[in-house]
Amino acid sequence: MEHSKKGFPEGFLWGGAIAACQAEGGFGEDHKGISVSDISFYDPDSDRRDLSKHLNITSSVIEKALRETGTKGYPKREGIDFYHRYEEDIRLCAEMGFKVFRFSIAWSRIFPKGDELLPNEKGLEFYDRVLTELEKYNIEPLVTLSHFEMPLHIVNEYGGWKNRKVIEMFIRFAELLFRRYKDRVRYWITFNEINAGRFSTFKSTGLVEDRSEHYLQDCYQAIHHQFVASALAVEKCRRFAPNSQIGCMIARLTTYPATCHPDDVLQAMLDDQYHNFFYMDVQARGAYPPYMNRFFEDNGIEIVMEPGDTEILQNNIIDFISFSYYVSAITSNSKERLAQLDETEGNLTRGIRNPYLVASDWGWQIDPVGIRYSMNTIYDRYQKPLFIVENGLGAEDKLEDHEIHDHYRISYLREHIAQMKEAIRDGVELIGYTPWSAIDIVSSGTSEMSKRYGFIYVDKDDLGNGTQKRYKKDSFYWYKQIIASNGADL
Ligand code: BGP
Repeated sequence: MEHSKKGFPEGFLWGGAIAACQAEGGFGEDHKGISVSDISFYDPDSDRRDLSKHLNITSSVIEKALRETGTKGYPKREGIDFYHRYEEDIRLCAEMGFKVFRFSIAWSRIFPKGDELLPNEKGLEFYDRVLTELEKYNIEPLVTLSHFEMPLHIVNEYGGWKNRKVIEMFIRFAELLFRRYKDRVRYWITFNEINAGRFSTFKSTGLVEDRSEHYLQDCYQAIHHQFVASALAVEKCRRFAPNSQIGCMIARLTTYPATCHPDDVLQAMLDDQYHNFFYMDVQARGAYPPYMNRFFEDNGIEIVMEPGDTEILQNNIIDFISFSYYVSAITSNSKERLAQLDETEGNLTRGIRNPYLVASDWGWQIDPVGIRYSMNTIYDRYQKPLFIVENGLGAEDKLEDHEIHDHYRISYLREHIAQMKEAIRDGVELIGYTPWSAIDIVSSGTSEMSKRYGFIYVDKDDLGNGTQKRYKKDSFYWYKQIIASNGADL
C-alpha cells in the first residue's frame, strides 16, 4: 500500500463492520448452539436484564426467564435476520462501494457446544454463502474469530476462559476456519476487544462478575488463556492460510489526565498501560510487559503459566493491530479532584466527564482528536500497520417518509475521518477503516435496537415490532461519496 503525504493511500480498505451475535438472528437454526450473547436481552419492564447475573446458568434458567418476561429473548436472538437477508445487506454495502466487510463467524454455529470434535457443517455452509456473496462484489472479508460468541455450554461445563481446556477448543475452531477459507479470507482478527476480558467479562470470557477475592485473579487468568489462544491461532494461520494476515484487536480506551497535576498525568499513563498497552504489548511484542508484574504483585495476582507459554507468545506476534475507537475519558488519582467531576458512560467501562467534549445520547463522549492521538501513540510504540475496525455514533434515528436524516452521524464520522487523515500525515500506517456498523444491528451493551449505528436503517424496534425493511440513511449516500473519492471529499 502506497502511503502518500496527502491523505488515504491507494487501495485503502473502506468498509463497515458487524458481529454475528448482534446481526444474524437465526437462533437455534441449523443446529446453532446458545452463545453467551444470546442470553443477554432487553426487557422493557425492568430496563435491561442480563442473565449472566445468574450464577448457575442453564438453558432451562434462560428459557424460564425469557418466558417470564415474555420477550422470547428479543432482540439479540433475532438480530436483524442477517442469517436470511445477507444477500440484500451485502448488496447494499456493495452499492456504497465497500472494499472490505468485517463480520464474525459465530463459534456456537460451528461447534454448538464448543467441545465437540466434529463441526456442524450446516453452520459452515452459511459462511460459505456469505463469502460467495462478498466475492461477487470484490469485497474483502475481514473475519473476527471471536466476537462475544462463546458457546454457553463452555461456561456451564468448564467455567469459560479461566479454564485452560478452552484454548484447545478454540484452536480446533480457528484451525478449521483457516483450512477451509485459506484462499477466500485475507484478513483475520483473533479476539474482538480482548481487553473486554477485564471490563465486560461475561460476554468476553464467560466469567460472571462478582466481588469475590478470586475475581481479579480469574479475570487475568482467563485473559492469559486468550493470549495463548490468540498466539496459537497466529501460528495456525501462518501454517494453514499463509497468504493472509492476522491481527489483534482492542477497545482503545483513550484516557487523559483530569488536570496537569503530575499525579493525574501519571494515573493517565498507568491507565493506558493497564487497559490498553498490556493487551497490545503481549500480542504485538510477544511478552508480558514489566509494569504488569508490579500490578499483579500489588493486587495479589499470580498468573499460572505452563512451560512453553512464553515461547508461544514470543514466536507468534500479530501482523497488524486493530482497534475500536468511540470515546475518550479523563482520570485522576485524587478523590477530591474526582469529586468535582461527573461520571459518564462509555464503551465497556464508565469514565469521568471531560468538560471540553460533548456526549452522545448514551453519554459516550465524542472526541475526534482522540483518534489521531490514539493512532499516533499506538503506531509509535509498535510500528505495525493499524486497522480501525470500529468507530461510530449510536443514535436514535427517526424514519420520516422513508428517509433518515442522520446529519449527526455524518458529522461524527467526518470529523473522525479528518483526524485519521491527519494521523496518516503524521506518518501512521493505516490499512483500513470499518465503521460500526455497516447496517443497524442490536446494541452489544444495552441489547436495544434503538441504539443505531448503521448507514442502513432496519425497521425494527426494541420490542421486535417492524417490517425489517432496509432504508438508506443520508449517511449512506455521504459515505458512498467518501469511498468514491478515497476520503478526499469530506
Ligand atoms: C464494541 C463492540 C461491538 C459494538 C460496539 C458498540 O464494544 O465490539 O460489538 O456493539 O462496541 O457498543 P454498543 O452496541 O454497546 O453501543
